[in-house]
Amino acid sequence: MSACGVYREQDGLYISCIFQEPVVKEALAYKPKPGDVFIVSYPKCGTTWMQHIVYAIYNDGIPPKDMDDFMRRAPFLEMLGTAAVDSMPRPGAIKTHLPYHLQPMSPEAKYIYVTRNPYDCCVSFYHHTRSFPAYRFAQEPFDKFFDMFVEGKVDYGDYFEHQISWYDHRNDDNVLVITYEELKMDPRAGILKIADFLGESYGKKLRGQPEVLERILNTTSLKTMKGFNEEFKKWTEKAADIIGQASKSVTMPAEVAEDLKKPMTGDFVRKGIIGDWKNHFTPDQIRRMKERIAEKTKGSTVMSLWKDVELP
Ligand code: PPS
Repeated sequence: MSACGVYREQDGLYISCIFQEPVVKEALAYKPKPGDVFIVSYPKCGTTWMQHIVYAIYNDGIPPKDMDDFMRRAPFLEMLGTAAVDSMPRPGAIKTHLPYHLQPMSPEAKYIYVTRNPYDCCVSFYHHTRSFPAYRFAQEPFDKFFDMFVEGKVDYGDYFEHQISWYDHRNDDNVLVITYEELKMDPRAGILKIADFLGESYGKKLRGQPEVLERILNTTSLKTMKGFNEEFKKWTEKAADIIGQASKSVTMPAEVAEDLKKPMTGDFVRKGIIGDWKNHFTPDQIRRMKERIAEKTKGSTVMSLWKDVELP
C-alpha cells in the first residue's frame, strides 16, 4: 500500500484501491471470446474518445441513449468485472488499461491501442487524479503528480513500459496502434482507419455513405463530447454503487469508498488539445522528462509516434 493509502501493487499492477482486488483478479483471468474487441490504453490517452468512435462506427453515428447505456455497451473490464463484459450487447468494445503482458489475449480478438505523448498524458492524468475525490489529491500541485508520474507511481504504473509493451506488437494483425494526436489532426482519416480495422464492411460503409461518416465525426467531436460532462459528473455519484456491485464484498478502504460517492469536481472532457504541457511543465520538469524518456525508451523507436508533434 502506498503512503497515501490510495495505491497498491496487485499481480504486477500498480493500481489505486478504487479498483477492487477480486474484480482486477477476474479481469486479468478473463478469456476473450472470438470476435471480442478491446480498446486499450494507458490512462488519459484518449480511451473514452476511442470508445465513442467505435460505438459510433457500430451504430452508424447514433449516440448512446444516456451514460448508463454507454457504460453498459462499453464496459471497463478491471472496474466492472467479467459479468459486465458478458452482458455487453454486441457488437461492442471492452475497455482496459492493461499493459500487453497482463491483457487477456487471443488471436481471435482485436485490440485498439490508443496512445498519447507523455507530456500531455501526464497533464491530463494530473487533472483526472485531482478531480476524483477518492484519489485524495484535490489540493496537490502538478509538481507532486509529475514526480509520481515519472516514477511510475500512478494508476497502471509506468507510462513508458506500458507504451513499449504494446508498441512492440504494432505490426500484429489483430493490433492497431493509433495516437491521440493523429486522431486530433485528421479525425476523418483516423475514423476510417479504425473502421477498416474493425472489419472491411465498416470501412466500406463509411466510404459509401459519407453522411454516416459525417454523423460519426459530429457525435464524437470535442464539442459534442464536452456536452456529456454534466451527465458524467452525475454518473460519478453512482460510481461507488456500480463499482461496489462488481464485487461480492467491498474490498476498498472505507474512506476511499466514502470519497468515491462524491462527484468528480472537474470536467472529464477537459481541454482536449495537443500541447497543454506548455501550460504546466517548468524547464526543470522538461529536462527531467527528457531524461526519463531517454532512459526508458533506449533501444525503442516508440517516441517516433510523435515525430510530427511539437514536443520539447
Ligand atoms: S481515462 O480516464 O483514462 O479513460 O481518460 P481518457 O478518455 O483516456 O482521456 C481523457 C482525455 O481525452 C480527452 N478527450 C478528447 N479530446 C479530443 N476530442 C474528444 N472528442 C475527446 N474526448 C475526450 C479529454 O479531454 C482528456 O484530455 P485532457 O487533456 O485532460 O483534456
